[in-house]
Amino acid sequence: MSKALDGVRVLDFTHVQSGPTCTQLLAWFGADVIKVERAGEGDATRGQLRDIPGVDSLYFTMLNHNKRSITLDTKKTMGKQVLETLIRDCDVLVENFAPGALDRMGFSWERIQELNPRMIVASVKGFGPGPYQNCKVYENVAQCAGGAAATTGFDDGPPVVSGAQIGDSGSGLHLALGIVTALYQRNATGRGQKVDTAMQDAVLNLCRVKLRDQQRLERTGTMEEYPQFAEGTFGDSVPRAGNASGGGQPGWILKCKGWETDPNAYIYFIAQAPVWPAICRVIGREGWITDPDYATPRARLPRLMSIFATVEEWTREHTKFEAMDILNKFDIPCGPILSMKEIAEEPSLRASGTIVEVDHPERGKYLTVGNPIKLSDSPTDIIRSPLLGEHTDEVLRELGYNDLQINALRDERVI
Ligand code: CAO
Repeated sequence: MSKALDGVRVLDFTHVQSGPTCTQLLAWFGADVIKVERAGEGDATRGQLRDIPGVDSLYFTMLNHNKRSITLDTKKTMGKQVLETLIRDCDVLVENFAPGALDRMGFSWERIQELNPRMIVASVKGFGPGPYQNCKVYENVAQCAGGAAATTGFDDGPPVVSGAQIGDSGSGLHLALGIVTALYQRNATGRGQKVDTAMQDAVLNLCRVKLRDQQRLERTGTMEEYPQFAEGTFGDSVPRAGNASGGGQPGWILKCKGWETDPNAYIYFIAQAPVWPAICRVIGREGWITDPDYATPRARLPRLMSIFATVEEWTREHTKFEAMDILNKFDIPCGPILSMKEIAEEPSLRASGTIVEVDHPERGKYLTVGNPIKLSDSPTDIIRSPLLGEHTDEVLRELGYNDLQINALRDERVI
């Protein structure tokens, strides 16, 4: 079956996580992604957090499926010539070097346009134009600067970063959308364009409900769905909301049977208004259905934390999966806190291709996260990540280099 991005060639100058997330998605959708790495070391993540000595790390393999790898020293004259050929040949260049690195290499936006006016040049940087535009940035810096850390955690504790890589993988997702949009516009204009994503902006985009809340707070001085409404006070900026639901439906994380020994024996419970009578019946508090202190969402608001404590008396009698089964019968929204172990073993995620077992020639079998975006006419087959320089000769031949020229590049340590 054909793939959505068949025929699109991507010069993948990315490393670490943000850029590789983007180019892996493009590869999953069928683009021919050629990852350019320096000979010897390659993408630094090949060697980071290794669990098997001398073998590409899971960090690398899980971000670089379906790509080809070539080695090339783009600071040497002969390497620059190969890069020029690649730029002429490809549709998209994706990079997430430190600010200015591509210019220092001699490949400014203007130079790339000269070489290939149809090329789309897509970049991730930590910050957009402004005081921090020249900074190098990693995941947690972006989470802190984009509003996520300030709004995550509990009121009486410090800011907390999320385990979800919203700075890196979040930026990569944004960039991928920018690239396919630019490819679409190129169909009409024939021109390439620059696509820029700043990690701070991507995190902020994912935190937009908190900027919403900042303005609500400034206008009204309070926010009824925050835990501070009942028990604390509000300052002048959005506080950390613990496990309160981000929307208008009150929710909290409650202990389930086994919580004393299992750190994930918890359930997320939502006291959704339309199912309030069902909730009362399930937890044995029928009286709350008509009690004026509990009967309406407004009456419940100042009592939410004590209501959740009462619901927890019930959830503690059940495992999270038993509680799920009972609550789902009444359409009461809830979700188990699944550990990574449980997720890795979940059969439905294997069946849907969201968790995939991949075979690698050096590390053997490992699990990865498959394409979370399912296209009915462009299914994703996960192909293991390339070894360093595995496709150097193959790609150079496609670009028109003969064996003599390839050997010369090798002799000069360009590839
Ligand atoms: N041949 C020759 N030189 C190469 C090369 C190649 N194939 N590939 C990279 N290089 C060079 C670059 O040109 C750069 O040289 P200069 O410093 O002389 O310009 C050098 O390698 C180092 O690149 P870098 O500065 O990007 O790498 P770093 O490890 O020092 O920084 C990072 C890493 C991620 C902090 C930085 O790249 C960055 O801020 N990127 C943008 C934000 C981003 O994506 N961060 C998320 C990373 S995931 O957590």
